[in-house]
Amino acid sequence: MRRAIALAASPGVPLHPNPRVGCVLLAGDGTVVGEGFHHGAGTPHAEVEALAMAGDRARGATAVVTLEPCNHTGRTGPCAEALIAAGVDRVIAAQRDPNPQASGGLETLRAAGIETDAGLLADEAAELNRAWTFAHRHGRPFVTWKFATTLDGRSAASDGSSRWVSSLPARRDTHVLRGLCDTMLVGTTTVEVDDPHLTVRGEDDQPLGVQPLRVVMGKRELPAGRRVFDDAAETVHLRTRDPELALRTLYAEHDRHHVFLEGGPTLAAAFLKAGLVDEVITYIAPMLLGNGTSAVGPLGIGSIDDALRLEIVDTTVVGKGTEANVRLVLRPVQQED
Ligand code: AOF
Ligand code: ZN
Repeated sequence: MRRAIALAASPGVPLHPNPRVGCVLLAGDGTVVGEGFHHGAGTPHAEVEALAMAGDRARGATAVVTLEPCNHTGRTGPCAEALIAAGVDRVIAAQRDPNPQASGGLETLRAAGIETDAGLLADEAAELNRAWTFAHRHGRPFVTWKFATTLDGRSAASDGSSRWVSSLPARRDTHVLRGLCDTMLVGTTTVEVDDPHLTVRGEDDQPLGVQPLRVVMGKRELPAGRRVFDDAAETVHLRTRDPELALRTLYAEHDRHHVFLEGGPTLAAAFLKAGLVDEVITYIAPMLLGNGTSAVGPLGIGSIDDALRLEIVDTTVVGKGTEANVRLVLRPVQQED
């Protein structure tokens, strides 16, 4: 299974929309007769690649796979059927498939007389596809809220002159993180005021090949000619102010699993109040403004006991000298009720 996980994590495999999956086929004496991993949407699933390598040697073999074999015909055919047809004797899966459209492969295999096991290194396998797993379990994308702030919690100066508070190395770092998500989400106000491009750009500031979906949410009409409407990436305007509805729509209608929330203090507050922020990434610039826009809008909290508490999971200094910013990765502390 460790080998299957390593195969799944092969460099260059896209993180979405499909999961990363690895498969190893073992003969009765433990020798490897086939190996495979999934290379991205529309290409053969890991099991099919491993079966192709094994050929006749798949008969009587044990398939070790990081995800329960699929049971559906999606972009490709069902792997459960392919394993049965190849004469595999036993299937050991790590993670059960959380995707309701594809799950049930182990039952199909068992019904065909194949021995099955699930759960071996399941947490590690799920971690390969953290956002994908979360999205299928919750019926909505995982949400990372990213914001840049001064030491005193401001995201812009009061005269609007500060286009950025974070340093250039921090902004470059943001592009790397954007590229790990499949969706960038802002509110209509951000599009009106800041006119962001919302693309993932490399060191040379040119857009990279694969771009996340750009999503603007809010009821207001948007002026034509805004940069989000250029052809550098696809853009969707969700005409709602309801974070829950927006996320469910992105999952159900756009197959989105990981939202990078970058839009303004009001939108951030709406998501935080709805309990729909799963991870927070902040760049803290060592500067003081004393006044100016707060990084997050009112949360309706009057007392310290009601503070929205977060736990730090990573601290990194990005950039050097006067360009150094602190990047914190945090997750909300689960409230006991
Ligand atoms: C993969 N690769 O190796 C396995 C997957 O619609 P499709 O054909 O792209 O199938 C996607 C679903 O198939 C996916 O969400 C997951 O539930 C299941 N297994 N998917 O992309 C693989 N084994
Ligand atoms: Zn499959």
